[in-house]
Amino acid sequence: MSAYRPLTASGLIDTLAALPSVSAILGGNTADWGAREVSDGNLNTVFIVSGPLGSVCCKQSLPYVRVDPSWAMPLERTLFEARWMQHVSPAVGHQIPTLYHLDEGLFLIVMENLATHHVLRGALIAGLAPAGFAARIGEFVGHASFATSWRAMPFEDVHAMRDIFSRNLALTRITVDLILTDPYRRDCARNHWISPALDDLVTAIQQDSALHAAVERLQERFLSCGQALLHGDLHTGSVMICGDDVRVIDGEFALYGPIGFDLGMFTANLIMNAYAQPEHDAWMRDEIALLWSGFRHAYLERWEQSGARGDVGSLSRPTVSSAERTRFFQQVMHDCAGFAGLELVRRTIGFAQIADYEASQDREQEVEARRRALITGRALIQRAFQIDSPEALLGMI
Ligand code: SR1
Ligand code: MG
Repeated sequence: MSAYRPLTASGLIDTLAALPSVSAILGGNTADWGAREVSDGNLNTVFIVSGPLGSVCCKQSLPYVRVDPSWAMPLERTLFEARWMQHVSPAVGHQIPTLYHLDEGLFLIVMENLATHHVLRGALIAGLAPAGFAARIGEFVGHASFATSWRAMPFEDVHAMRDIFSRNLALTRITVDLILTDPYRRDCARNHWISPALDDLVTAIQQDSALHAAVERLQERFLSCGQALLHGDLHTGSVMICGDDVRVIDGEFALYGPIGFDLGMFTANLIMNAYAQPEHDAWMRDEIALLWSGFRHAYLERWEQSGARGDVGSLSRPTVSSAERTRFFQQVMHDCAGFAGLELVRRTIGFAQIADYEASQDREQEVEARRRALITGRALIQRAFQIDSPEALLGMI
């Protein structure tokens, strides 16, 4: 196994040269290869290595948060991302990049380079994303969540998978802190917001004990409801798009949790895009409806097939009673609404904010977008249990 060191471009080329399958993808020899760093996310370094025949994408963990080197972070996250790819790939196939190689010593993933794709967040901000992408994300969540659920697999197999991902402690801690806790604390130095324009709303959020009780319910759902294997960080920066080819990347936060967490994260990022770019309002509403219908269709399709082997549903399969179907999707929608509310708040006043707000026409519009996100976020958290349908969710926006 290789000894860990943060790779430079030339060190990476030497590492790939020792991998026959990757060398075959690149073609030629090392003198013909070029590596360029394209790191974009908060945590890791990413390189694209190109050769005469093709290219690969290489992602390596650093022993700290890339955008904040004072924040130490264990290296294992790349291993969890690779395991997430291996476990969801049979269910979602082409909707994630192909994993070519994992070096467990270097904490390095070598995967398919999506050379013609763009990160969805940037494509949305530029107004270049094709309409309908959210249906593909809904399908992705439906297929991945059903296939890793207690309905699809005997409980022994689910426990084995939960054992693997329950060790993803460092990144689960990030989510628990940054999404489920910090924004509601008055003394948290990681929070930041436009002051004084947002001070009134931030103070209200941080002093509202009824809101904190609702956040506590979501903390409990997140940590104790292991319904399925989640992506765990499904925002618009975790999706790459080229026409109708929509790929989900960056599964390093994977864990067992409530399915509505992934749907809620994605929903909130669509809402914030619409608030920052009001000309996208009708479009993002359509995308939110498509996200839900894509999810529902994909999940139900598998639920109604006879191949499932899970202990949950063993008495009724392949028939799905309409009462159980209604109960299940309403529960996922409650979770989706609540977690969407948390994402709206944390992306507006927490540590990791989003570029969409900078696409606002001016400071006044940016403040207005952020105020709307905080007001909607607070309402979604408080009223999540009343939100039963995509129509009810859209009525809150
Ligand atoms: C320190 S990591 C901050 C955020 O970036 C990731 O993409 C996750 O969203 C995390 O919360
Ligand atoms: Mg990421």
